[in-house]
Amino acid sequence: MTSYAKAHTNIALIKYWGKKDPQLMLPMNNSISLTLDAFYTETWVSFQKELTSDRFILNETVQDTKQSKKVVKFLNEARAISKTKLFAEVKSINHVPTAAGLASSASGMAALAGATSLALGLPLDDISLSRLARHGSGSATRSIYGGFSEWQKGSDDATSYAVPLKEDLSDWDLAMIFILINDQPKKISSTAGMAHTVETSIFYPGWLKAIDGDLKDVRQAISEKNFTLLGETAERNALRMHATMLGANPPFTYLAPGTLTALDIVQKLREQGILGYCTMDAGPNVKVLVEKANVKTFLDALSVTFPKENLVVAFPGRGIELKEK
Ligand code: 2P0
Repeated sequence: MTSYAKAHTNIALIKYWGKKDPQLMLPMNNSISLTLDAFYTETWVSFQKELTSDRFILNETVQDTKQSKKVVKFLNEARAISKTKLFAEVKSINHVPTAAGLASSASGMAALAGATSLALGLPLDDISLSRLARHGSGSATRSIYGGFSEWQKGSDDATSYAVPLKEDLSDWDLAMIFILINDQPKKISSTAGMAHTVETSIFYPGWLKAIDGDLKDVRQAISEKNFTLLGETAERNALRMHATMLGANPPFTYLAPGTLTALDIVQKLREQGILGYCTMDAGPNVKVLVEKANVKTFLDALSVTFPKENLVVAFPGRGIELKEK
Protein backbone atom coordinates (compact mmCIF):
# COMPACT_ATOMS: atom_id res chain seq x y z
CA MET A 1 0.00 0.00 0.00
CA THR A 2 1.26 3.47 -0.91
CA SER A 3 0.10 6.61 0.87
CA TYR A 4 -0.20 9.87 -1.01
CA ALA A 5 -0.28 13.51 0.05
CA LYS A 6 -0.40 16.81 -1.79
CA ALA A 7 0.49 20.07 -0.03
CA HIS A 8 0.79 23.62 -1.32
CA THR A 9 3.50 26.07 -0.47
CA ASN A 10 2.84 29.07 1.74
CA ILE A 11 4.32 32.56 1.97
CA ALA A 12 4.62 34.14 5.39
CA LEU A 13 3.21 37.65 5.87
CA ILE A 14 4.58 37.64 9.41
CA LYS A 15 7.86 35.79 9.21
CA TYR A 16 9.31 32.91 11.20
CA TRP A 17 12.91 33.96 11.77
CA GLY A 18 14.81 32.22 14.55
CA LYS A 19 14.61 29.07 16.61
CA LYS A 20 14.28 28.95 20.37
CA ASP A 21 14.95 25.20 20.39
CA PRO A 22 16.60 23.80 17.22
CA GLN A 23 16.17 20.17 18.38
CA LEU A 24 12.42 20.44 18.91
CA MET A 25 12.11 23.04 16.10
CA LEU A 26 10.41 25.56 18.36
CA PRO A 27 10.42 29.09 16.87
CA MET A 28 11.20 32.36 18.65
CA ASN A 29 7.95 33.93 17.41
CA ASN A 30 4.53 33.14 15.92
CA SER A 31 4.19 33.51 12.14
CA ILE A 32 1.21 34.00 9.80
CA SER A 33 1.07 32.87 6.17
CA LEU A 34 -1.05 32.53 3.06
CA THR A 35 -1.16 29.13 1.33
CA LEU A 36 -0.99 29.47 -2.47
CA ASP A 37 -2.21 27.33 -5.34
CA ALA A 38 0.63 27.79 -7.84
CA PHE A 39 3.34 25.69 -6.21
CA TYR A 40 2.88 22.33 -4.55
CA THR A 41 4.47 18.98 -3.78
CA GLU A 42 3.01 15.50 -4.32
CA THR A 43 4.52 12.70 -2.25
CA TRP A 44 4.06 8.93 -2.19
CA VAL A 45 5.33 6.94 0.81
CA SER A 46 5.44 3.18 1.35
CA PHE A 47 7.17 1.31 4.17
CA GLN A 48 8.48 -2.01 2.85
CA LYS A 49 9.93 -5.11 4.53
CA GLU A 50 12.33 -5.66 1.60
CA LEU A 51 14.15 -2.31 1.99
CA THR A 52 17.46 -2.16 3.86
CA SER A 53 17.59 1.65 3.87
CA ASP A 54 15.33 4.59 3.00
CA ARG A 55 15.08 5.54 -0.66
CA PHE A 56 14.19 9.08 -1.75
CA ILE A 57 13.28 9.84 -5.35
CA LEU A 58 12.74 13.52 -6.16
CA ASN A 59 11.33 14.54 -9.54
CA GLU A 60 12.09 10.99 -10.79
CA THR A 61 15.77 11.17 -9.80
CA VAL A 62 17.16 8.94 -7.02
CA GLN A 63 18.73 11.18 -4.37
CA ASP A 64 22.10 10.42 -2.75
CA THR A 65 22.77 10.28 0.99
CA LYS A 66 23.42 14.01 1.28
CA GLN A 67 20.34 14.95 -0.74
CA SER A 68 18.20 12.55 1.32
CA LYS A 69 19.45 13.76 4.71
CA LYS A 70 16.43 15.86 5.74
CA VAL A 71 13.97 13.20 4.56
CA VAL A 72 15.80 10.38 6.40
CA LYS A 73 16.00 12.50 9.57
CA PHE A 74 12.25 13.06 9.34
CA LEU A 75 11.57 9.34 8.73
CA ASN A 76 13.72 8.45 11.77
CA GLU A 77 11.54 10.67 13.95
CA ALA A 78 8.34 9.20 12.48
CA ARG A 79 9.68 5.66 13.05
CA ALA A 80 10.49 6.50 16.68
CA ILE A 81 6.94 7.79 17.23
CA SER A 82 5.22 4.83 15.56
CA LYS A 83 7.71 2.24 16.89
CA THR A 84 8.36 0.67 13.49
CA LYS A 85 11.73 -0.44 12.13
CA LEU A 86 10.69 -0.59 8.48
CA PHE A 87 12.43 1.56 5.87
CA ALA A 88 10.49 3.59 3.35
CA GLU A 89 10.45 4.54 -0.28
CA VAL A 90 9.55 8.21 -0.71
CA LYS A 91 8.74 9.60 -4.14
CA SER A 92 8.14 13.33 -4.50
CA ILE A 93 7.30 15.60 -7.36
CA ASN A 94 7.86 19.29 -6.74
CA HIS A 95 5.53 21.37 -8.87
CA VAL A 96 7.65 24.49 -8.73
CA PRO A 97 8.73 26.08 -12.02
CA THR A 98 12.27 24.94 -12.81
CA ALA A 99 14.77 27.69 -12.17
CA ALA A 100 12.31 29.42 -9.88
CA GLY A 101 14.76 29.53 -7.01
CA LEU A 102 11.84 29.10 -4.62
CA ALA A 103 12.11 27.12 -1.45
CA SER A 104 9.99 23.99 -1.47
CA SER A 105 10.56 22.86 2.11
CA ALA A 106 7.11 24.06 3.28
CA SER A 107 5.10 22.06 0.74
CA GLY A 108 7.68 19.24 0.66
CA MET A 109 7.79 18.59 4.38
CA ALA A 110 4.02 19.04 4.81
CA ALA A 111 3.35 16.46 2.08
CA LEU A 112 5.95 14.10 3.59
CA ALA A 113 4.36 14.44 7.04
CA GLY A 114 0.90 13.71 5.60
CA ALA A 115 1.87 10.68 3.51
CA THR A 116 4.06 9.25 6.30
CA SER A 117 1.30 9.65 8.91
CA LEU A 118 -1.15 7.86 6.63
CA ALA A 119 1.34 5.07 5.89
CA LEU A 120 2.19 4.48 9.57
CA GLY A 121 -1.32 4.86 10.97
CA LEU A 122 -0.38 7.99 12.93
CA PRO A 123 -3.10 10.54 13.85
CA LEU A 124 -4.36 12.49 10.84
CA ASP A 125 -6.01 15.48 12.51
CA ASP A 126 -4.65 18.88 11.42
CA ILE A 127 -2.82 19.61 14.68
CA SER A 128 -1.01 16.25 14.68
CA LEU A 129 -0.01 16.73 11.03
CA SER A 130 1.17 20.28 11.71
CA ARG A 131 3.25 19.15 14.71
CA LEU A 132 4.85 16.33 12.72
CA ALA A 133 5.52 18.61 9.72
CA ARG A 134 7.36 20.95 12.11
CA HIS A 135 9.99 18.27 12.65
CA GLY A 136 10.76 18.46 8.92
CA SER A 137 10.69 22.26 8.50
CA GLY A 138 9.20 25.11 10.49
CA SER A 139 7.33 26.69 7.58
CA ALA A 140 5.70 23.29 6.78
CA THR A 141 3.50 23.60 9.90
CA ARG A 142 1.43 26.21 8.04
CA SER A 143 1.02 24.28 4.75
CA ILE A 144 -1.45 21.87 6.38
CA TYR A 145 -4.15 24.54 5.93
CA GLY A 146 -5.57 26.47 3.04
CA GLY A 147 -5.80 30.27 3.14
CA PHE A 148 -4.37 32.07 6.17
CA SER A 149 -2.86 30.18 9.08
CA GLU A 150 -0.83 31.01 12.16
CA TRP A 151 1.99 28.89 13.60
CA GLN A 152 1.67 29.27 17.34
CA LYS A 153 5.18 29.04 18.74
CA GLY A 154 4.10 27.07 21.83
CA SER A 155 6.51 26.07 24.56
CA ASP A 156 7.16 22.37 23.85
CA ASP A 157 6.63 19.64 21.23
CA ALA A 158 2.94 19.29 22.08
CA THR A 159 2.04 22.98 21.90
CA SER A 160 3.94 24.22 18.81
CA TYR A 161 1.70 23.90 15.72
CA ALA A 162 -0.28 25.97 13.23
CA VAL A 163 -4.00 26.72 13.34
CA PRO A 164 -6.25 28.07 10.57
CA LEU A 165 -7.12 31.78 10.68
CA LYS A 166 -9.27 31.96 7.52
CA GLU A 167 -9.22 28.94 5.23
CA ASP A 168 -12.00 29.96 2.86
CA LEU A 169 -11.01 33.02 0.87
CA SER A 170 -13.82 32.82 -1.70
CA ASP A 171 -15.10 36.15 -0.34
CA TRP A 172 -11.76 37.97 -0.69
CA ASP A 173 -10.14 38.39 -4.10
CA LEU A 174 -6.45 38.19 -3.23
CA ALA A 175 -3.52 37.24 -5.44
CA MET A 176 0.24 37.10 -5.12
CA ILE A 177 2.64 37.86 -7.97
CA PHE A 178 5.99 36.07 -7.73
CA ILE A 179 8.87 37.98 -9.29
CA LEU A 180 11.64 35.46 -9.88
CA ILE A 181 14.85 37.44 -9.59
CA ASN A 182 17.48 34.74 -9.28
CA ASP A 183 17.51 30.97 -9.65
CA GLN A 184 20.89 30.30 -8.07
CA PRO A 185 20.99 28.05 -4.99
CA LYS A 186 21.33 30.26 -1.95
CA LYS A 187 24.75 30.59 -0.33
CA ILE A 188 23.35 30.55 3.21
CA SER A 189 20.45 28.21 3.98
CA SER A 190 17.55 29.73 5.88
CA THR A 191 18.30 27.37 8.79
CA ALA A 192 21.89 28.68 9.00
CA GLY A 193 20.88 32.29 8.29
CA MET A 194 18.35 32.44 11.09
CA ALA A 195 20.72 30.79 13.60
CA HIS A 196 23.48 33.28 12.75
CA THR A 197 21.02 36.17 13.08
CA VAL A 198 19.70 35.07 16.48
CA GLU A 199 23.24 34.64 17.79
CA THR A 200 24.86 37.82 16.48
CA SER A 201 22.43 40.46 15.22
CA ILE A 202 22.27 43.66 17.25
CA PHE A 203 18.82 44.19 15.66
CA TYR A 204 17.34 40.81 16.68
CA PRO A 205 15.98 42.10 20.04
CA GLY A 206 14.17 44.82 18.05
CA TRP A 207 12.63 42.17 15.78
CA LEU A 208 11.23 40.35 18.81
CA LYS A 209 10.02 43.57 20.40
CA ALA A 210 7.98 44.50 17.31
CA ILE A 211 6.52 41.08 16.54
CA ASP A 212 3.44 41.15 18.79
CA GLY A 213 2.29 44.42 17.23
CA ASP A 214 2.76 43.06 13.70
CA LEU A 215 0.90 39.84 14.55
CA LYS A 216 -1.99 41.78 16.08
CA ASP A 217 -2.29 44.03 13.01
CA VAL A 218 -2.30 41.11 10.56
CA ARG A 219 -4.89 39.17 12.60
CA GLN A 220 -7.08 42.28 12.66
CA ALA A 221 -6.57 42.85 8.90
CA ILE A 222 -7.62 39.26 8.16
CA SER A 223 -10.70 39.38 10.37
CA GLU A 224 -11.78 42.73 8.86
CA LYS A 225 -10.64 41.88 5.31
CA ASN A 226 -8.59 45.09 5.43
CA PHE A 227 -6.22 44.81 2.47
CA THR A 228 -4.22 47.96 3.21
CA LEU A 229 -3.54 47.01 6.83
CA LEU A 230 -2.62 43.47 5.73
CA GLY A 231 -0.19 44.65 3.06
CA GLU A 232 1.41 47.48 5.00
CA THR A 233 2.06 45.20 7.96
CA ALA A 234 3.40 42.35 5.82
CA GLU A 235 5.84 44.59 3.92
CA ARG A 236 7.03 46.24 7.12
CA ASN A 237 7.54 42.84 8.77
CA ALA A 238 9.51 41.45 5.81
CA LEU A 239 11.83 44.47 5.75
CA ARG A 240 12.34 44.19 9.50
CA MET A 241 13.35 40.54 9.08
CA HIS A 242 15.86 41.47 6.38
CA ALA A 243 17.17 44.31 8.58
CA THR A 244 18.09 41.77 11.29
CA MET A 245 20.54 40.17 8.83
CA LEU A 246 22.23 43.50 8.12
CA GLY A 247 22.77 43.77 11.87
CA ALA A 248 24.42 40.34 12.13
CA ASN A 249 28.18 39.83 12.57
CA PRO A 250 29.40 39.27 9.92
CA PRO A 251 26.43 40.91 8.17
CA PHE A 252 24.73 39.25 5.21
CA THR A 253 21.71 39.72 3.00
CA TYR A 254 19.54 37.62 0.70
CA LEU A 255 18.44 40.73 -1.21
CA ALA A 256 19.81 41.45 -4.68
CA PRO A 257 19.74 44.53 -6.95
CA GLY A 258 16.63 43.15 -8.70
CA THR A 259 14.86 42.92 -5.34
CA LEU A 260 15.20 46.67 -4.80
CA THR A 261 14.14 47.37 -8.39
CA ALA A 262 10.94 45.39 -7.78
CA LEU A 263 10.28 47.21 -4.49
CA ASP A 264 10.70 50.51 -6.30
CA ILE A 265 8.21 49.60 -9.07
CA VAL A 266 5.61 48.52 -6.49
CA GLN A 267 6.14 51.68 -4.44
CA LYS A 268 5.68 53.89 -7.55
CA LEU A 269 2.38 52.13 -8.34
CA ARG A 270 1.27 52.72 -4.75
CA GLU A 271 1.97 56.43 -5.17
CA GLN A 272 -0.58 56.31 -8.03
CA GLY A 273 -3.12 54.64 -5.74
CA ILE A 274 -2.63 51.12 -7.17
CA LEU A 275 -2.01 49.06 -4.07
CA GLY A 276 0.44 46.16 -3.81
CA TYR A 277 2.81 45.14 -1.03
CA CYS A 278 6.07 43.21 -1.13
CA THR A 279 7.47 40.38 0.91
CA MET A 280 10.80 38.53 0.56
CA ASP A 281 12.02 35.32 2.19
CA ALA A 282 15.47 33.77 2.45
CA GLY A 283 16.27 34.72 -1.13
CA PRO A 284 16.05 37.65 -3.56
CA ASN A 285 12.63 36.82 -5.09
CA VAL A 286 9.83 39.29 -4.42
CA LYS A 287 6.21 38.32 -3.83
CA VAL A 288 3.67 41.09 -4.31
CA LEU A 289 0.35 40.85 -2.49
CA VAL A 290 -2.36 42.43 -4.66
CA GLU A 291 -6.09 42.40 -5.16
CA LYS A 292 -7.18 40.26 -8.12
CA ALA A 293 -8.57 43.26 -10.01
CA ASN A 294 -5.07 44.79 -10.14
CA VAL A 295 -3.12 41.73 -11.31
CA LYS A 296 -2.97 42.88 -14.94
CA THR A 297 -1.85 46.41 -14.07
CA PHE A 298 0.99 44.98 -11.95
CA LEU A 299 2.03 42.48 -14.62
CA ASP A 300 2.12 45.24 -17.25
CA ALA A 301 4.25 47.48 -15.03
CA LEU A 302 6.61 44.72 -13.91
CA SER A 303 7.09 43.25 -17.39
CA VAL A 304 8.73 46.49 -18.56
CA THR A 305 11.71 45.47 -16.38
CA PHE A 306 11.36 41.72 -15.73
CA PRO A 307 10.94 38.97 -18.36
CA LYS A 308 7.32 37.81 -18.53
CA GLU A 309 8.34 34.20 -17.83
CA ASN A 310 9.77 35.33 -14.48
CA LEU A 311 6.39 36.62 -13.31
CA VAL A 312 4.05 33.99 -11.85
CA VAL A 313 0.58 34.74 -10.53
CA ALA A 314 -0.72 32.67 -7.60
CA PHE A 315 -4.06 32.60 -5.82
CA PRO A 316 -5.00 31.32 -2.35
CA GLY A 317 -4.56 27.54 -2.19
CA ARG A 318 -6.19 24.65 -0.37
CA GLY A 319 -4.99 22.64 2.60
CA ILE A 320 -3.31 19.22 2.52
CA GLU A 321 -4.97 16.29 0.71
CA LEU A 322 -4.34 12.68 1.74
CA LYS A 323 -5.15 9.47 -0.15
CA GLU A 324 -4.47 5.76 0.13
CA LYS A 325 -3.47 4.50 -3.33
C1 2P0 B 1 8.92 31.82 6.81
N1 2P0 B 1 11.29 31.30 6.19
O1 2P0 B 1 8.22 32.17 7.77
C2 2P0 B 1 10.41 32.16 6.92
C3 2P0 B 1 10.70 33.53 6.40
C4 2P0 B 1 12.26 32.02 5.42
C5 2P0 B 1 12.05 33.43 5.74
O2 2P0 B 1 10.47 29.45 7.10
O3 2P0 B 1 15.06 25.60 9.47
O4 2P0 B 1 12.76 25.98 5.54
O5 2P0 B 1 13.65 24.03 8.12
O6 2P0 B 1 12.64 25.40 9.96
O7 2P0 B 1 11.02 26.54 7.30
C6 2P0 B 1 12.27 29.12 5.68
O8 2P0 B 1 12.77 28.25 6.60
O9 2P0 B 1 13.48 26.50 7.89
C7 2P0 B 1 11.30 29.96 6.37
P1 2P0 B 1 13.72 25.31 8.93
P2 2P0 B 1 12.40 26.71 6.78
O10 2P0 B 1 8.45 31.26 5.80
